[in-house]
Amino acid sequence: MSSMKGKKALVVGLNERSIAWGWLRLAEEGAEIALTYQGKVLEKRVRPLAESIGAALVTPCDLTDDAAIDAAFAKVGETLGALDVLVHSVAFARREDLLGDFVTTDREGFRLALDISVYTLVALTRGALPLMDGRGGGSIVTMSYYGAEKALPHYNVMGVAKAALEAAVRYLAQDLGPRGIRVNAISAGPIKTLAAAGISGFRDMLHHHEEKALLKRNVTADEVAAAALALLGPLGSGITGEVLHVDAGYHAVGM
Ligand code: 0WE
Repeated sequence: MSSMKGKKALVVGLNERSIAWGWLRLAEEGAEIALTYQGKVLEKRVRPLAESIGAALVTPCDLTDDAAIDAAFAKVGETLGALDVLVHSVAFARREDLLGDFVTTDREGFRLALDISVYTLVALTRGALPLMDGRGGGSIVTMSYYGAEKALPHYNVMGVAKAALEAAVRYLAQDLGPRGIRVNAISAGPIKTLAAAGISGFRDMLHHHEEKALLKRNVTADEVAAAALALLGPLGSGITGEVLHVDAGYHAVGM
């Protein structure tokens, strides 16, 4: 339980029922952790979690605001002094854009989904660079989903955003490889999270996934976190620009 001893990590996108909850394993493995939250509602959710893992810093960050991102990194710099790990577990699309037809997505809904779900990875990575350069390298992980690769019912503009996110992973990995900074994504199978709770038909999706997946079951947030720990730590030192499926083999099935 010490693969992350001495490592400093920033986790963005955490609440008590998000996949990021699994990121708390980073703390168990000895990492020193900073967390950001967006708005008062999420602050109430994140604070108790932060305390339970002895987070070094909990700071607000409106991810649509470049100045707020700069301010958050200033805080991280003051508190941690450096960064080895960045976890990006952030996505948003308007609720109505995940219900109807993709073809009805308007310009603002499209912009919002790609801004929050994709551009934030670019902005946060840029913010992390000076702190990672001080360490001679680092590792960044973001979260994707199979809807990036195939058309799935209702995933709609989020599928387009995840496709862009996976491409962004490759381009960031290209930029940062020479500096020893690795950038990867985990494409997780469907998991019951706060974000998923409100999605109609999510239960049916979980059942479908369970039946079709090679392992004949769904994956847990813990399994996603375990794979993420591998990518983030020394076990993943040769991996960058990768999209690792942690989906019980669902992506490998043809029929
Ligand atoms: O990426 C996601 C969910 C991301 C998400 C969820 C919401 C729900 C509430 C982004 N924006 C919002 N906006 C809201 O207002 N997943 C991989 C989980 C997920 O979401 C789906 C799925 C799956 C799986 C939406 C439709 C169909 C399947």
